Amino acid sequence: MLNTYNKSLLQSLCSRIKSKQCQRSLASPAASVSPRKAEKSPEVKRAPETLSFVMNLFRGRAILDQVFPYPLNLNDDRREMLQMVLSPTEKFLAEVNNPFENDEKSEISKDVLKQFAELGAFGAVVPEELEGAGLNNTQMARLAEVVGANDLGLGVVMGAHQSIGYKGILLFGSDELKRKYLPDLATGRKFAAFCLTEPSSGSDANSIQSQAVKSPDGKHYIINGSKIWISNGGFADVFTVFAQTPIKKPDGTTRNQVSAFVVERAFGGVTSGPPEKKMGIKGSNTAEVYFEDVKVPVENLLGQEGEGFKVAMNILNNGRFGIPAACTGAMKYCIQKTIDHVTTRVQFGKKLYEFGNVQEKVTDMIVRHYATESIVYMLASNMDAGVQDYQLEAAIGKVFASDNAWHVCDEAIQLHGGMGFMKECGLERVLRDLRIFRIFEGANDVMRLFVALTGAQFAGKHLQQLQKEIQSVNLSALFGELKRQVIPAVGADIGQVLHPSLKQHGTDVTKTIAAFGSTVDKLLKKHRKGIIDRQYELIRVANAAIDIYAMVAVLSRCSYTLNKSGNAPHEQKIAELFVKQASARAQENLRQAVNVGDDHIALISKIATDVFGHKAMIQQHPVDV
Ligand code: MYA
Repeated sequence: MLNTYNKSLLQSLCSRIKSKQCQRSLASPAASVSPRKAEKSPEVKRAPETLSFVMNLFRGRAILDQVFPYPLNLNDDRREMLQMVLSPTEKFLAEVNNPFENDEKSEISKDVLKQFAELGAFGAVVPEELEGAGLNNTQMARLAEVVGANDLGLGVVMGAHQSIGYKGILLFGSDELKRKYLPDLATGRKFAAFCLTEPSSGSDANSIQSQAVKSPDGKHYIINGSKIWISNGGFADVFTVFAQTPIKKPDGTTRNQVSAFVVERAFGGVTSGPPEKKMGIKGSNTAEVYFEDVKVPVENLLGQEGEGFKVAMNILNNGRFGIPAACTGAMKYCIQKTIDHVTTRVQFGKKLYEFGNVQEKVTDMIVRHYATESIVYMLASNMDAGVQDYQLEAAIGKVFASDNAWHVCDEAIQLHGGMGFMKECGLERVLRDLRIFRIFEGANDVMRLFVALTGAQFAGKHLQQLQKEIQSVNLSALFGELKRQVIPAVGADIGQVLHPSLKQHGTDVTKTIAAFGSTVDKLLKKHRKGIIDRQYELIRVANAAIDIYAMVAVLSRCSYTLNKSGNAPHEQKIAELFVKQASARAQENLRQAVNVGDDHIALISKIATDVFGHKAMIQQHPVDV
């Protein structure tokens, strides 16, 4: 059966995954939880290895280095430092910032932003020597959570500024660029924005049209182009701008490739459109930004010329935990309001909380919040620990949090009944604010496909290696791989590393991981290169991956709490319920991914193409038949 792999198809399938993160050689991890080293075979090029839990999931392997024990690690100094930032921030949010007013006026006043800046909120992760607060990602997540619970619009001003606006300078800037820009940005004396999206380029970020051409003297790039929906775009002073640059290839041809630049409004030629009228996050400014013959010094190039797409992706990956953190805060706000409501409101002679359906809904909200929070701090802590391969985990965090926050807020409104629909209740604003979180910083549909395809390509690369090993008659490696395919979850039984009271759940999740691996295997064997176009299956694979990662985060966190405090009955129940629900969802998604018939997909496609062909819905109205 293995011989049915067509070498060229697999090569093509795998050619998209050349990510340096994957190719990094890895420090030798603990034997019980590390990827097994395949036997040495000089003639076979090794497939990339990674300790990313989600990536390895696609090979049906439970690699636990980044997920067990729960990686949260804040020492006493860091906890104290965090409290010193959180206390005044909470006071500011309660007493100074007014989310209702910001929403009504579609603006956050300069004075409010100035007071927020004085708390260090705009330079949270900038080192102290550059006038920042020197927080790590875990501390930053906690701060974003508190801001998100109060005002997502303010969170977007903050996030657009530091999570992506000037993050490129922090990650890729030279020491001179850091010294030149970061002190003003970290203190809020200046504001930053991230300029990637264009009228013809949204999710397809590589297709931007803006141009950056070197001046004849080689000292500047001249940038022309226009960007849309830029958060902070109306008032930012410093922009991270992506534009196509002509790159000479070794064969003498020239090809456009994206490069990244730090651009100051003060360079001249930078103008902004009026504030966009939006559904939510109205307090944050969103505007078009135009670049007309803007002269940018060559020193302001971020990363290498032509490597700007990777710069953009790395900035987005790095900042992506801000969204789930802010969503966690918003969920907490919605849940607390709902608890207050259902414990006081009487209908049909009973307090609302006494009804089974109300209990089910509130419990569901709590469970979703717990799972989201577990992912946020797993991700942020791993980033603090120096993990580099977190692109899939970050995408999952963003998708899981924004979808669940939307659901939780919607249910909070439902449980408030008519009151929830009224402005003064405060929930309708949160719902409007939350809607964009499923779209910006990578639309959730695209992020799902990104997770599924990147994972499938990683697994495919290993299959390609296997095929080469077969060709080179490396029988011991072959034997090892065959064993891996028969017992896919060879990494570890998660039950073994958990607190004893969670053991059975861990073992169940391990089985789901094995089922996940064999599903991916079946899909790769069936569709080969064509997997790229099997979006019905890919979306379901992504959904299963998301649920598995969430289950592991939940169990790991609950185990951490149990080990630390000895007793956590409430958390245990939450973890148990989440694992039950998420396991069932994951298994159903996997079942659908392999069992869907071509006739079913053809039916979906036919209905859609009939409609698109007519550019309108074409069923007859019952009144007219
Ligand atoms: S900003 C705009 C946001 N825009 C996006 O996020 C764009 C989404 N699109 C994409 O991510 C990419 O275009 C996709 C791939 C994923 C669709 N990490 O051929 P490819 C590598 C690392 O697959 P494409 C906004 O919304 C890949 O391996 N590497 O590319 C502001 C390959 O490498 P190689 C990656 O099909 C909102 C190469 O790139 C990644 O074109 C304001 C090409 O890959 C990745 N992720 O597209 C928010 N993806 O060449 C405010 C691809 O080596 C913040 N690659 O094989 C709010 C915060 C809230 C509060 C916070 C409080 C602080």
